[in-house]
Amino acid sequence: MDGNRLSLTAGDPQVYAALAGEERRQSRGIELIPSENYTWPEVLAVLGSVLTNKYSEGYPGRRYYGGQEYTDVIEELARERARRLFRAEHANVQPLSGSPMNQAAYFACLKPGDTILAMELSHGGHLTHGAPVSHMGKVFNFTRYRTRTDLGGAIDFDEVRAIALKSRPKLVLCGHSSYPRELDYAAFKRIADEVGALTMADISHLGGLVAGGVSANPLDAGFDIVTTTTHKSLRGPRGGLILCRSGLARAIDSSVFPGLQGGPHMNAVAGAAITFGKALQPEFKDYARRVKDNAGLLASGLAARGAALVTGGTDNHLMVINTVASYGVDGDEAERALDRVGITTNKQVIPDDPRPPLRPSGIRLGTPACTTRGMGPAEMDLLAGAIVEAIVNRGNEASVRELGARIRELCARHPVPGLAAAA
Ligand code: DSN
Repeated sequence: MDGNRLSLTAGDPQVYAALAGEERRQSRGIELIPSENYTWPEVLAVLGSVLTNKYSEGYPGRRYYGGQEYTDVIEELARERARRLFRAEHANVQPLSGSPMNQAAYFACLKPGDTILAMELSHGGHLTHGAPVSHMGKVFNFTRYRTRTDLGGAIDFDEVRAIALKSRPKLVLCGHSSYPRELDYAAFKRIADEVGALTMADISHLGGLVAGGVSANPLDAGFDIVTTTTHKSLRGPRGGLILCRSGLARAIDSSVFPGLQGGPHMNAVAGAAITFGKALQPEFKDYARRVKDNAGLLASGLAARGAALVTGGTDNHLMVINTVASYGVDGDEAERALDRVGITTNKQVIPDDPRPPLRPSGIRLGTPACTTRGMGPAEMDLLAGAIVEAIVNRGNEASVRELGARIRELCARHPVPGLAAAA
């Protein structure tokens, strides 16, 4: 790694300067975007390895290029560890990231124009779950269920069933990017069985929590397909993973390659193998539990300081604050106020948001990254106070400077794994 760093310093000082700046930003600031994390130093090393040089179209033992004696070992390790980690019959570790992962899963079992029942986007669904601006929203016919604000954000399964009976989907999809509550997979499965649909759960946000045993595994409820990215709560390299029952294995594999992608990124596949190996260790269960505990503490600390949380709290690693209702500030302004003191979050639409996506009503926060830095209950209390202070006092320069200094001190006490030298 040091060798790579040295050649980059000399070979491209402009890129190196930006990289050094990003390292500084990551080590001096608090990362609260719930889909981000600090990956393992071993993963950073393998991402920058010679594996990036290799083309490996096909699957282990069935490749279209020679020289695969080591890449086959790596991909087989990744597949076997993923199956063990998630109790899956089959794993495909080649999707380049979350969007191609979901596209490949849809095309494995559907034809263009088929109906998919998915969560309403402003209620927590993802772009690839049928946003009109995404290609998937144009290729498939999405019908939608919503969460019930009057029921604390719960999903009304009578309503889901009624929509399913009316729209007769071929696929019932659940999963989310900004929904802070547990999903009842068995209830989705019952409805899908009644209308003869396949079931798919996109657990991209929850991958690490499911692997660590603190969030339910949809495969245990009999789901046909489960997708997850590897870089969020799982702490791995950027990439996607598709798990399915063995009856769908061939369709999933040929949908990923050659259906959608060419050569897999073998450096990322190796990073995924390392990540799954780490997540199989007992320590990872402890990490997953702390991510969830920290989120509960951060949410209650915020609520105690006047934050109106969507659904009233969290059961997982993330929460959404309605900043307009809490502090009269839209999500974009709140995000920028927090950025100025070194706390990174993202603006977020709330259910049926009356405001536009670039100036929405809230912000989304989560605890995977700060938990990786070893932060716990005391830091969650400090952060809850700092978040509210940064938003409320955003116009006061002295307060912004003083709070920024406190955040840098907190970060110095909790170095980013693998970045300590750059702190
Ligand atoms: N960008 C991811 C997230 O932040 O949730 C989803 O693609």
